[in-house]
Amino acid sequence: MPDTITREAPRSTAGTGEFDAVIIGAGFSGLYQLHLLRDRLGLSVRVLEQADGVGGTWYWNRYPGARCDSESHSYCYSFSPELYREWEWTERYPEQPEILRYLNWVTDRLDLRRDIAFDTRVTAARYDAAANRWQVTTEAGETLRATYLITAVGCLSTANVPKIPGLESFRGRWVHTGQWPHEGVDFSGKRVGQIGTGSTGIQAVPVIAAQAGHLTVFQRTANYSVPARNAPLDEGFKAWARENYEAIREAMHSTPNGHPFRIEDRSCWDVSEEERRRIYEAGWEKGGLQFRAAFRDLLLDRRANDTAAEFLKAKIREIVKDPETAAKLADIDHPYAAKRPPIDTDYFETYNRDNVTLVDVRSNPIECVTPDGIRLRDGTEYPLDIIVFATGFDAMTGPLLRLNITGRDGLALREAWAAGPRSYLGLQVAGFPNLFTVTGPGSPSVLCNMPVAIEQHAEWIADCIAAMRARGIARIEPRPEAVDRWVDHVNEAANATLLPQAGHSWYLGANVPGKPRVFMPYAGGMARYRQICAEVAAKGYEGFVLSD
Ligand code: NA7
Repeated sequence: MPDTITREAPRSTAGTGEFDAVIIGAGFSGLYQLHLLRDRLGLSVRVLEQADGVGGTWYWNRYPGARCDSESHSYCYSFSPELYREWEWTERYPEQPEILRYLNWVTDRLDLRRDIAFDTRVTAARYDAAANRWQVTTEAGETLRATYLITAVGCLSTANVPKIPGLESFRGRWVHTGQWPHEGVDFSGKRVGQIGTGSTGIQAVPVIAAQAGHLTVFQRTANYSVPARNAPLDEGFKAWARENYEAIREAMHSTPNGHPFRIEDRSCWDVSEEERRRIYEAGWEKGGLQFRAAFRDLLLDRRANDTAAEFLKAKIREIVKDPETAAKLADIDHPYAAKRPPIDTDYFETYNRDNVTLVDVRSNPIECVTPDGIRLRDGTEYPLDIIVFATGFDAMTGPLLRLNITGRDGLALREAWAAGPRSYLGLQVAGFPNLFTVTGPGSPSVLCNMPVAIEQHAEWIADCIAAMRARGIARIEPRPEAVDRWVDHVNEAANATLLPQAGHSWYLGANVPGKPRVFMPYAGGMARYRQICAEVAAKGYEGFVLSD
């Protein structure tokens, strides 16, 4: 039986009414967007949030080991020096409960809670052209109307539970990492099966293994991972971050991926093999995402990438004692960092435990779930008490499409995006006036340290609405030609890198059967993207149709 967060019948909290703006989602994006529109522009705003608290992704992802892979001093709002300096992070990478505490603290500090309707799931949003209003319907049957509709629903918020035959017959419990029960799951003495070895699975394995009677990991695609080297932050570092707020913010704004570290300017081929090895070794020791910043061409030149890939595969073979398990873990078929590169705490080491087994389900796929466990194609059966789905998300488009958005002339977003998402700057969709999509497909989003991408989007949207109101403009939507050009540019930017070479990545939508294969995030870099968006605005919102 499924063991997910149970939701009671919807309570009516949204209130029926007229607003300047409705924002969907109260995670990092929705909270900041509310603050900007309400407190800077003076608009009437309602945030609709399906959970009973703020946090978005960090509300739902409560699985064991859930931790951000951006470093704490960069995984937070940076628009306010006061907020930045007042909050004190405790570890190098923030753990889920700490991020949730942080977002609750920001919510109260900015007095945002009073404008958020919790337990309020949006079931549809329809544009009324005659009135130039968005009509938003909730699960409880309420209707809200607003001039501007802003989706702040996150990129990784629609759980992907694979349709494995027989799942409904399973007599044990099953859980998806992205819908983890608030009371936790007791693994002690249990036979646990985990499907999935992405960033989430790699974080969960060591923690579950430490509790479970036995953990069987079902691996379809082997993955790289670099040690996170998480540790408590010392007082010296905390003081340094407070004092260097401006420099940290400036670094995050000037790097392609929004992190406060720079990608080295050297090519992999500028150094000798010995020096390269020394550099990788130092990166491995330092830990974290910074490993991929060792050379500027790691994501551009496959041969350069191979040098990092080989180094990381050798590390796996060195750490994992059983040669057969090591070979399965190191049998990685894509360039390093072409899929989201995980970082871990003792992931590979965990396979040296007696109570952990790795099963390769690429060569011998999962056939079905039986009442007692998981059966593979060759008939091998693994009896289980609990199945953990660390199987990711219907990323980027999933959270938007499930809102059932209908734009001008009855055009459904689902139809407009039948062949894959098409947007201008990842911010707006042709045919959907005054709809803004924070970190939408076609923007850097998941290829960037998220709070940096979010702040830029929320600010651009607030500036745009302010400019519209100042100039008496009622509607904004992109010109179809601007969308065509942007989609071409997003494709070019991706194709200039090795990212599309990981054919099974969620960046491409390949993890969800039937989903169109389109490279969704903008790979041209956050700094460049920020500049493009600023130029578009400076040129009077070039590429958009503005009408009275
Ligand atoms: P990911 O990165 O999409 O990983 C999902 C994992 O689940 C991956 O190993 C998949 O294998 C595996 N998977 C998915 N469906 C199946 C089926 N049907 N059978 C076997 N294995 C399956 O999701 P995460 O939650 O780990 O990470 C998402 C992002 O969250 C992450 O990148 C960070 O940005 C935070 P596959 O590779 O598809 O063969």
